[in-house]
Amino acid sequence: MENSKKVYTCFCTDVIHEGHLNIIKEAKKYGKVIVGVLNDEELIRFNRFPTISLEERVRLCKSIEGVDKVIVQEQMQYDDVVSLIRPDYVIHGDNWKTGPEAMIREHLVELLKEYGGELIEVPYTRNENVVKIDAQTREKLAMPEYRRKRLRQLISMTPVVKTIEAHSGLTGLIAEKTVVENNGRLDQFDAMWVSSLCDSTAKGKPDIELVDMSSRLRTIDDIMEVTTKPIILDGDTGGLTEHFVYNVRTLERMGVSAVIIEDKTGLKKNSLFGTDVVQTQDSIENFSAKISAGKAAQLTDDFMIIARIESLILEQGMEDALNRARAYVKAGADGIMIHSRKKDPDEILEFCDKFRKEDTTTPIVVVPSSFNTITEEELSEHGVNIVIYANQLTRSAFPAMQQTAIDILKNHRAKEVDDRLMSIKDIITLIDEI
Ligand code: SPV
Ligand code: MG
Repeated sequence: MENSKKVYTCFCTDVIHEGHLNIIKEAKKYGKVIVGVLNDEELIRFNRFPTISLEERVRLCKSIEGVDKVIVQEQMQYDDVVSLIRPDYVIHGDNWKTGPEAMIREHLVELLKEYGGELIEVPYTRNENVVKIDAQTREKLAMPEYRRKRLRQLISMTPVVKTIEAHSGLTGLIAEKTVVENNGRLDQFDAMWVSSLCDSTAKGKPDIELVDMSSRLRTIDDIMEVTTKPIILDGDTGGLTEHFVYNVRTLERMGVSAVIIEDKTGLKKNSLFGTDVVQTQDSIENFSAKISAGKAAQLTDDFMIIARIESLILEQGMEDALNRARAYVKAGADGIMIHSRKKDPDEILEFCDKFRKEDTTTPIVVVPSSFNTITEEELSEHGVNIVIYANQLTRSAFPAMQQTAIDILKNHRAKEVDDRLMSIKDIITLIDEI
């Protein structure tokens, strides 16, 4: 007699290897096998960015021998699938007992308990072949042609692209690997911002375009070596148009996803100085010509040139900011970054609302360093697509290091600081070995 029991498993992968086949083989022993494919929006919070589309992942799972049915799992938690399918068994590798996924497991155990469903855990397959496939998928995501287009993909796949500053391999790793559990969901950053302020600060230099492009490219390369997430470069003023066009080609070839250039001219100073220092805004004509030249130079459709408007920083008014936004989009800008150094977000929200009334598609980028009480969700409700946390890693590391230096100097030994340090074991195992 045919076994009518239902066995469910969720696949969050775009490569099927022995580990998955093993799960299906085991599942088959218990009944009909239903595979859930996690949707894109959840997958990018939960795991790696997919290298193939949801449709392709569904097709892939359907092609596995022994699979009876494939569905799309819309949430990383199992509530919906459990109430829809009521599986007799859910099967999973045993590698989720620790780490961020453990809370999903615990919640599932509760759900199954309610009606007598059972969780089957099979030993996770971690042989040489599986490790190699895993490394190859990761490598694919890091390749320029895959990394470059990912920012555009993320803008269309997620309500807001969460972006954090990186200025070294180590800060890149933090951006790449930090995963948190919050309100029953996992979350991680989507992209990295190579800030001129933090890149300069890390080198002990002022943020005045003194750190030249060769050095900035070196920083990007260090970050790219150890990460897969897309990179947005803070391109300062973009420099001379004659130089900018070459830099666009270089960035594009490296796999950078976007450059943001600001409409200032002459000696650039950090925007957060506002009008406390002399800063000159470029003319609409000049800056538009720079954008157009950059767009004409780029070779792929993936790369983005985003225009950053300094009108609110320089107290030129909302109308000026909106005029510039219109002109820059007309000149070919792929996005608008609007900046403010006010503590409350009112002027940013006013700009976003007015701009969105006229233009529903051009991505909006904001950097909430000063107006830091507003959440990503609220910004997204006003049409913001990319939120950049531009300097918080640097600002948290510096005081911690400074205090350690002070305390060692005071005590003439390091014992007093030891409790707040990362362990030597943790630091030497932080970096993955090849
Ligand atoms: C940077 O991070 O270098 C920026 C953003 O340009 S801000 O410092 O806010 O101007
Ligand atoms: Mg900057």
